[in-house]
Amino acid sequence: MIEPRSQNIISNIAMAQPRRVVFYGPGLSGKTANLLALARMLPEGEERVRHLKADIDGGVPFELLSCDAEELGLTAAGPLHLLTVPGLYLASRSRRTLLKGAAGVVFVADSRRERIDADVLLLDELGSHLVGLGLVPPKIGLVLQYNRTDDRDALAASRLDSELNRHSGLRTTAVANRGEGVLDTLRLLLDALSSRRD
Ligand SMILES: Nc1nc2c(ncn2[C@@H]2O[C@H](COP(=O)(O)OP(=O)(O)OP(=O)(O)O)[C@@H](O)[C@H]2O)c(=O)[nH]1
Ligand SMILES: [Mg+2]
Repeated sequence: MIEPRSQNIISNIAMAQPRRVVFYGPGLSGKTANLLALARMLPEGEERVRHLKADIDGGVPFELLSCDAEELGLTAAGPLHLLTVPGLYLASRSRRTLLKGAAGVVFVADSRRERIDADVLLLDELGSHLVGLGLVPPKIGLVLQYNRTDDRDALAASRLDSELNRHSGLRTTAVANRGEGVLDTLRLLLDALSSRRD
């Protein structure tokens, strides 16, 4: 499903058994911005992010950042394999493939009023992919990130909670292109994964 070169990269990293964390959400919600912001915290910066293409769904782009949690100042979490999915609505099969083997998901929701329907659609899709892959909680950790909160049309977090977080799961707010809330989101997810193991 993923082009051979990308598949090799993913397989090689899988041998070291990093935890896979998938940044999932609708188009332009800020998934790539999250990864780039995390990469800027590393010495090599954004060059650490690999830009890959799926070989289905028209070769939609996605990204991979391989790093150690310690490099980000996060303790005791070990190697990480941070992946974005393509947000293009029609790229559902690629998103499903990229979820395989995930330890956790950050759902990057777009706070803008006009994107709430896209958020709901992709959150529902995520739920059905996870059920299909047998990855329902507690097998997988999930954090909702309300991104783009700087937009003048951003909905209040309370409204987003009622639309997207009816079960009061873990959630954060962010302005990912400025790096705000990005590390806190990852930390929240990794802490939840660690406490689940204890
Ligand atoms: N103002 C603002 N812009 C943002 C924020 N997060 C991301 N952006 C910008 O929004 C645009 C889209 O962000 P991306 O990170 O590429 O979105 P994506 O979710 O990866 O999109 P796809 O890969 O197409 O699904 C970019 O120009 C980002 O810089 C935010 O919190 N506030
Ligand atoms: Mg992207």
